[in-house]
Amino acid sequence: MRLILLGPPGAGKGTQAQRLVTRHGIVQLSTGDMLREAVRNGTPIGLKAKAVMDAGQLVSDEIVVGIISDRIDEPDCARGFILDGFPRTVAQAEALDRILAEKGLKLDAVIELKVDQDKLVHRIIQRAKETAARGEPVRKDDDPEVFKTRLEAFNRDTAVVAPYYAKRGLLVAIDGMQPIDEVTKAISDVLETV
Ligand code: B4P
Repeated sequence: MRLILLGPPGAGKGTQAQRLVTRHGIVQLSTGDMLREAVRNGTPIGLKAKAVMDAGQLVSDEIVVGIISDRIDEPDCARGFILDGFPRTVAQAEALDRILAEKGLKLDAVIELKVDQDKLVHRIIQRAKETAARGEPVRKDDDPEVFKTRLEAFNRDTAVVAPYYAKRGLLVAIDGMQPIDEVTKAISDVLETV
């Protein structure tokens, strides 16, 4: 199964992707996690991405497409994968089409998690509080001002990705405002039909 999870920052893409990994044994490909790992390891990509991510902007299409293209080639992706946080621009979606076509692969479904913006802000503030309470470092991009920039980037560059897949009949929208378990159930119901 090859699946995309779309939605604004804080919609729960990462939360749900991890649950799908456990339930369905599919690999999670999170560009956010991959970029954060590159930053932690101080790789050339990490050095380029750090300031962009800390400011709440999108990392360049070239870098992100390169990461995903290499990752999809790894053997554990042969049985399928969930793309979490990618594509975030139409250029990334077009690049993904080319990557999959070269390998003779197709997408099974694109799931969009829909969540109101005030709820997103609330979730991110909550995440920052919980992280700080555990004594762990809070993500710079979870700062409320930076989060505002992330939402602007979503509205400017990423909101157009869902219609890109809707035109091809691949898009299923799910109410991401429900409790986490309910969202997981709604996604699993969709996956049974593809
Ligand atoms: P991501 O790592 O993708 O971060 P995110 O948008 O915050 O994550 P997500 O939607 O997965 O929310 P989560 O489950 O954590 O991106 C970070 C940055 O990386 C981007 O800003 C950008 O700079 C860069 N980047 C990544 N991909 C890129 C790309 N393709 N192109 C360019 N740049 C890229 O949920 C958030 C919180 O809500 C959690 O605390 C969770 O517990 C809670 N929550 C989730 N579901 C809930 C529910 N149903 N009810 C209540 N709370 C819920």
